[in-house]
Amino acid sequence: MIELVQPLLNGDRRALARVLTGVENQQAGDVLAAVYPHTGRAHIIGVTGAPGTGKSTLVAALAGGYRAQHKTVGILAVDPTSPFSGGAVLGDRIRMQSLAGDKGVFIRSMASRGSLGGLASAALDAIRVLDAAGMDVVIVETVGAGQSEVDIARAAHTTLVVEAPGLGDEIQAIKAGLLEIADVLVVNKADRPGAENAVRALRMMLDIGHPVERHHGRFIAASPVSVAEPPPMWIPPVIATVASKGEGIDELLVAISDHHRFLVDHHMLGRLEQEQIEVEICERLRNVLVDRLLESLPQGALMEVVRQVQARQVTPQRAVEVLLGQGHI
Ligand SMILES: Nc1nc2c(ncn2[C@@H]2O[C@H](COP(=O)(O)OP(=O)(O)OP(=O)(O)O)[C@@H](O)[C@H]2O)c(=O)[nH]1
Ligand SMILES: [Mg+2]
Repeated sequence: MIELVQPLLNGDRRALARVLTGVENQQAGDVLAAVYPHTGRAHIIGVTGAPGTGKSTLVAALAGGYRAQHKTVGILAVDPTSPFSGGAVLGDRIRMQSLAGDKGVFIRSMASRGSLGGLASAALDAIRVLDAAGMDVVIVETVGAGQSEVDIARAAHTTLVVEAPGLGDEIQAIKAGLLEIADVLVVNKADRPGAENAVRALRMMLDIGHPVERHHGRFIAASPVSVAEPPPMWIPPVIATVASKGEGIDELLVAISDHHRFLVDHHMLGRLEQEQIEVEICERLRNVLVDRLLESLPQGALMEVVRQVQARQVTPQRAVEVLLGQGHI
């Protein structure tokens, strides 16, 4: 695959598509190594939220907005829920039809192939490939439900959590534990009843969580005359949108760029990246170590401790110690 490196760096779409397939099949290690020095330029935006809140429609609208600013956009739709890319891809293709034929946009879907951990690391690699191919903005959509989506969202510089009114529960993000990772909260489907309530409820939640005064979307610390300068704090704005009609998209683009500027102005981009790299290395290390240990175990050893734990003869904690003693890393 190494012959694809130069075309990829030149932004060749066929090379990009082939490398992404290689990434999915975990066969692109040499390409990833070669292009890695060319990454770190794109603004990575994560978009997550409950199923059906309008994420794909929103991503398409955002991409349209970036195209109007003459920025190139890579879109990665990650679906951990389906083992086949069929349904999700088809749906996203329809949602993102307005972008078809635009050479400044590249859309790719990735579905789970067995292991969720594998999907998260493949998604991180795919983001880097899009970045290396020269995309100014990389937007990653994930259905927010489990740990791997949160892991993927954590790879973003700016994370959008998308809500929609009338999905049975007024504020789904809180339930799903997604609020903590939001840099911008979006109440999409604002044309539906209950949207105003959802916006108000979310703002209230955020105010409780952040003891500061709000002034026309800007913010100041509650006690400005403190001796030690408190670390700068970003309060996630809540933006109402109707993605299907393009309403609120300009405000959302401003909120996203405000967040990026905040990170840059406070020298937080480097620190954020440092944390993300640390988490990623530890996660990859964990996966490798577990695989190595399991492979080194005597035949049937794992099943034997499973049996003993189930029979209440040993605790799961003890089982781990036994396995560590029987295998080697
Ligand atoms: N009324 C209304 N419908 C919308 C809006 N945005 C999206 N939709 C519709 O909501 C449905 C789901 O939209 P998607 O963009 O596929 O939602 P999603 O969050 O990507 O869905 P999953 O990827 O399956 O989780 C589609 O029928 C959209 O046309 C909106 O602002 N208002
Ligand atoms: Mg979608």
